[in-house]
Amino acid sequence: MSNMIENLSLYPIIDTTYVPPSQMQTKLEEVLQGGASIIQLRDKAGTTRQVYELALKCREITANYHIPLIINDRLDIAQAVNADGVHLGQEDLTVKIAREILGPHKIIGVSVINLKEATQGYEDGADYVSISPVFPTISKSDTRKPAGLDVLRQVAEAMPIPVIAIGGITEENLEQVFTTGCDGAAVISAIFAQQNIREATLRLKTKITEVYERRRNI
Ligand code: TZP
Ligand code: MG
Repeated sequence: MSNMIENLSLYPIIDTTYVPPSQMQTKLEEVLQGGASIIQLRDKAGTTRQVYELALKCREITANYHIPLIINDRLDIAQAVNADGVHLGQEDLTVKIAREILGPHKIIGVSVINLKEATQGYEDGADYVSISPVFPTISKSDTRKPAGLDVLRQVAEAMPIPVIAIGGITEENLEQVFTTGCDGAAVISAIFAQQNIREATLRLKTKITEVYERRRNI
């Protein structure tokens, strides 16, 4: 497992649907100043050259903050900008192939919907799995039927690697999400649809720290 993964508890996904490339630098800096400890770049719309240039910019900024950068889907872009890893879906390249290409030191995460897919991801060499989506979301159109908290709990209990919740996570349901024992929450709109990105990040981070504290004291 990659030793780059230190803290996945709040995992912002900076998506070009919410953050156009022209605002990327400002918004990325805001989320980093708010305390994000890992970032994923998700660009489903740009050409390869555009995604490359955007990823390169993100790479420079995240490197300044010593924060790992993960690229959604695109192994080629991750390699081209020397990102810290990739996040794959069930329709992307397999974890096995990605691991062969990237080697042992890069982070590989995979979206799953149940324990069977999570187990497969783990066995193939993923560093973390994300239950995707946990709740309904407006930020991704082609999601599968939401897995819900019971599946999240089941996978979190069974997996020896970190389990991340993604899809429809808000300040309001964050506590409920973390009571499943999962290791982190990946969010788009709970941060990037907010007026003040730095403060939204800070609030989520503070809440997660509180929940962790409580969990430790139980
Ligand atoms: N993958 C599964 S759900 C989702 C992605 C990228 C969107 C998450 O966005 P939001 O706004 O946090 O629900
Ligand atoms: Mg994908």
